[in-house]
Amino acid sequence: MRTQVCIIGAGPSGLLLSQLLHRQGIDTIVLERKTKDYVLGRIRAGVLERGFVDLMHEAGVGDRMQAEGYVHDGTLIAYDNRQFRIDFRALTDSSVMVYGQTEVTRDLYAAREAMGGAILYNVEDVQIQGVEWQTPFVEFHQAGQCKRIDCDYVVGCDGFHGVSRKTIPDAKRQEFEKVYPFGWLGVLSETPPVHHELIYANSERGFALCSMRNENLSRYYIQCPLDQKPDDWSDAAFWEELKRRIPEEAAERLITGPSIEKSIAPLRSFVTEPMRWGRLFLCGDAAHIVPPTGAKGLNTAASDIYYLYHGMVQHYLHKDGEGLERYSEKALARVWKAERFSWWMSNLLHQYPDQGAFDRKMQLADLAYLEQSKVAQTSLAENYVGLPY
Ligand code: RFL
Ligand code: PHB
Repeated sequence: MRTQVCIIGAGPSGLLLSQLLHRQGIDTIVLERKTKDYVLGRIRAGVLERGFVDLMHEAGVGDRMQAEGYVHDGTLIAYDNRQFRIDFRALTDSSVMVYGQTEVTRDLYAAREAMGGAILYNVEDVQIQGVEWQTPFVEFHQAGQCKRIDCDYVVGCDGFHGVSRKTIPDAKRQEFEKVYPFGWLGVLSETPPVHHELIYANSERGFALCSMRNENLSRYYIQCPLDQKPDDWSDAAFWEELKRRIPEEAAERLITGPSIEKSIAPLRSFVTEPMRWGRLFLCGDAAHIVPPTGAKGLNTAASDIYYLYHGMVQHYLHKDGEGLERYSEKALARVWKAERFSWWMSNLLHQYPDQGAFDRKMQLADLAYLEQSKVAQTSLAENYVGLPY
């Protein structure tokens, strides 16, 4: 088999890139380790930046999102039994879109299928070869057969545990990492959201987040110790703990119900540099991870795709290599700002196991400053709705 761009991973990054390139006449093959249903079963991001929304439209897959997504003009921050609102619209003249990653991925799969895009599922033992020369190729197994794809470029969209990043020799890459001493226990339930906007809560018992997917589908999270398992938490125990961490009037209004998904995600900040090695490019979680506070993971994947897509179009359609040459530099400049924001927001809102009285006072002072200062609120809002590409 031969293609121009071989993409490893059919998560949102790989699908979006393949869809954008196909519409410009650039040929791709996408290799996915799992099945489509498995990818759609993962409950992840819920908040999309304006730049992501624009990219979905450019990819021709924005219609359902536009019709069914929810525009959010602000968010609530709660602490110490107080709450205040960050008004994105007034502070930045922008907003975010609440539309689940599952739906983004579903729309992208539908579009790839309608255009006859090549996605190979259940591939095993992917090996990326020759990217430091002119003639890269990818070898893998599928249904017991050994296969090979020759291509011009390989793009690693295979998430944090994929093979692409590890293909770059240790001596050629540098990794930066911070692991947080807690996780997020998330519950999805077919209940109306407690509030029409998200509530991020710093409570003495730990962080909590009230989010949503639609009018009858809510997503809630609470900070939990890393050694706990989802089965350690009955639904009743989860709701009880959530109510104790959010403002009283929200707790009184909260409608509870059976969980339809319950999972624990660890929190990590991670960046690999550079994001390009020869003819191999890394995008999304393959290159960087943020803690979910601030909703930057999928959105930062989308900005990588934006830079790489434009670099590929410049190369193939205009015979200009500048965009590909500078891909890593441009992507990393924005990645580090998203890392900073997610790290700052995580520190602001979580309780650390070793946190002393002084650290707690600093958190409360930071929150009080945020509540009172328009400048501080503008900084949060500008980052939350998304920095320019
Ligand atoms: P993905 O989604 O991990 O997809 C990678 C794909 O590659 C496949 N793969 C391979 N295929 C072939 N060969 C191999 N060797 C392979 N190894 C892996 C995998 O099966 C998979 O299909 O990465 P991608 O596409 O870069 O997308 C990144 C996003 O999924 C991620 O950043 C977000 O979900 C993060 N995130 C959030 N981001 C936001 O922007 N806003 C949010 O509100 C938000 N909330 C969240 C989140 C992530 C969470 N978890 C569980 C980590 C909330 C949570 C709880
Ligand atoms: C979600 O709805 O899953 C979500 C929303 C905001 C975040 C993280 C996750 O910061």
